[in-house]
Amino acid sequence: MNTQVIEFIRPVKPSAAPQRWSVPDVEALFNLPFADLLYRAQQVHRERFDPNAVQLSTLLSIKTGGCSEDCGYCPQSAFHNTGVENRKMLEVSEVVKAAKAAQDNGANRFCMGAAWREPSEGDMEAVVEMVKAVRGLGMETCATLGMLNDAQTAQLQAAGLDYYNHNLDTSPEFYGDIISTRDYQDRLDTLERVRNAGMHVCSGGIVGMGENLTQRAGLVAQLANMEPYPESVPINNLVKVEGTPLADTPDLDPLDFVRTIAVARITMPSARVRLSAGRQQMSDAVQALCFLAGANSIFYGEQLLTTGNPEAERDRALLDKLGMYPFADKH
Ligand code: SAM
Ligand code: DTB
Ligand code: SF4
Repeated sequence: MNTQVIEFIRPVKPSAAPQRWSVPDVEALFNLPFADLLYRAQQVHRERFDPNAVQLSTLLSIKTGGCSEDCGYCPQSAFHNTGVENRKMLEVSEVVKAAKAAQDNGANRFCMGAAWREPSEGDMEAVVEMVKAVRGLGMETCATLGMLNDAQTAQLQAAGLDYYNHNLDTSPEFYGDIISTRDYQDRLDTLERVRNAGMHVCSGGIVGMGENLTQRAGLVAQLANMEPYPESVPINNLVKVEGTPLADTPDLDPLDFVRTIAVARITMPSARVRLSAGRQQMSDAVQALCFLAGANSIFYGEQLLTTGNPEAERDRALLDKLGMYPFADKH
């Protein structure tokens, strides 16, 4: 069909240049009166999504502990004494069993996480089998395996991986206070490779690590200015694990966590914003505020990677109480 005819039937709007967010702009959002911020976030959310639908992802640690990176928040780093053992990779059959159980429980996405700086060739062979098998169940697949090169992104894309999770974690300015074994640019490079290989990008960060407001705004600005911004944005509240350097960080005010969700929603309107780690320590009321602020995805199932998450039953009860329901992504 002639494109001019198509344009006549459905006028194509000239595509507006993507909005750039300066750090002061993002900081100004954080500083809005709470009700104004949530109202704006709700408006943006309702323009793009069913506000009562939430996407459910289940996580599985396919390779736990003994990681060669020194991320200050992470219980799986070999640099910290947290009691997390260095285990060998799970068998494909164990992963499929866990994915089936997650699917039976109502999850539509299954995310496989590994405590690696980057996967080796042998690791990749096994992960490719896992991705194919989980995809074969009809679930969306996600993996988080550390840094990737071009050959690895191509392998994962060919295996049918839907999303790759790789978090920026914090702002460029604060990053060096938290991690010394790789730099910010490494993270951005991996995300670009994932994007170029044609997979969906899942990238977010952690708040409550002692960052100041400008640094928190800096993380959101980095994510929002990616072209395009990630399809999935996990916002984690630091889970303080004994033995990590961040174990004694003062608690973040829960309302500041809610604000972060709202600012992510406003700056990345079409992204699925995930209320991620830290839910076990949150009241139902704070979680409800997060949904009101535009969160529309959660990790579902009693375990994150090495730490706990609310029981599926408790989550179903919470969603029920709020009149919310699971939503399956279509892409
Ligand atoms: N090793 C890979 C990597 O770092 O990219 C993948 C797994 S790593 C555990 C995935 C993400 O989990 C990290 O980027 C971080 O955002 C999050 N995370 C790890 N420990 C956390 C904690 N204690 N609290 C909140 N989020 C955490
Ligand atoms: C993400 O942003 N959070 C998840 C997932 N992506 C891989 C991991 C949270 C880990 C919390 C600490 C743990 O359980 O070890
Ligand atoms: Fe390793 Fe990932 Fe933990 Fe960093 S966050 S120590 S890379 S498992």
